[in-house]
Amino acid sequence: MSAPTTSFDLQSILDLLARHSGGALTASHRAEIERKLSAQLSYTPRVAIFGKTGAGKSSLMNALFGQRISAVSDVEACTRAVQTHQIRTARGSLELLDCPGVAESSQRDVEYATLYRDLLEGRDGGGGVDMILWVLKGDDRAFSADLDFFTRMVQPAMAQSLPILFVLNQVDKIEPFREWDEARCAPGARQQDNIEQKRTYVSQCFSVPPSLVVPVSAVEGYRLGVLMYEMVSRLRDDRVKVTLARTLNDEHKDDAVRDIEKKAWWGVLGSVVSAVVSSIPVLAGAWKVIKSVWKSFF
Ligand SMILES: Nc1nc2c(ncn2[C@@H]2O[C@H](COP(=O)(O)OP(=O)(O)OP(=O)(O)O)[C@@H](O)[C@H]2O)c(=O)[nH]1
Ligand SMILES: [Mg+2]
Repeated sequence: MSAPTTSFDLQSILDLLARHSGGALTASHRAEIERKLSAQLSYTPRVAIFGKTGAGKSSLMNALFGQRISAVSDVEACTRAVQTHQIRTARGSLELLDCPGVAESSQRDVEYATLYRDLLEGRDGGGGVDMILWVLKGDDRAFSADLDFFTRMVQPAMAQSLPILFVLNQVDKIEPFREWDEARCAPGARQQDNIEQKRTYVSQCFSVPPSLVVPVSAVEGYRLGVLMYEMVSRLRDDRVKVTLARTLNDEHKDDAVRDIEKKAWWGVLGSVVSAVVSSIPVLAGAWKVIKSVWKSFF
């Protein structure tokens, strides 16, 4: 048996299954598999984005999803309530929740505590969130306001398994910022050292491993592929991995992300097909063989 030419080609995979099961795969099995797969892949992931005003939340969303999603303000705070942005692409949809409150006066503490408890526990009618991105401004000296809001308003409502990444944005502004190499779109040597130090500092502040702190520049397009990889690889559910990966901006998406997407797609397909064929021994046997051959190619 040869490797599937494209792992996203459902019809070729079903043809293979039909051949290897001596034609036991009927039109109605095919239709059921297609229907169930499409139901799985119509899932809309929800990503909550926190960060101080001006940290670059809107700029980051625009860069990650390749669309002008929110108004980006150069001067004033332009995000005052949780704004839900629907991203729709030909391959899927996603909800971005632009979450305010970080570093605001404590007058609204009770309001925010309730808001984020409801949001994270799925009591806002949206079914919870799949991931949190916490956007920090790279050239900020201290992150006490972020840490305070995180530990008091957000962390207590987070399920332990909810993935979170701290995105150290605007690293092109980290000193010595004149070292930023426009042509390579990368930091100079001393700037790179300082970015690493800032990363360590953030990881210590928030008591998370440095791997959860991802330095990027949304405006310069620096390391957005790495951030995409960290986002997708930290999701546990294959269905969420595929659907989230599908909405990411192709301009920054690299092969590592496409690989995860491909594997996760196979994971979703695997469970759909297994559920449909499990009670038909000849089909279940053929599917087992196809799956084991496929595994050897990844
Ligand atoms: N140099 C640089 N500027 C950035 C970067 N990301 C954002 N900015 C700028 O920072 C300013 C604020 O960015 P926004 O994306 O509006 O920030 P925000 O977090 O959405 O702010 P609010 O909507 O007010 O909460 C804008 O002038 C952006 O162009 C970056 O990576 N590098
Ligand atoms: Mg904004």
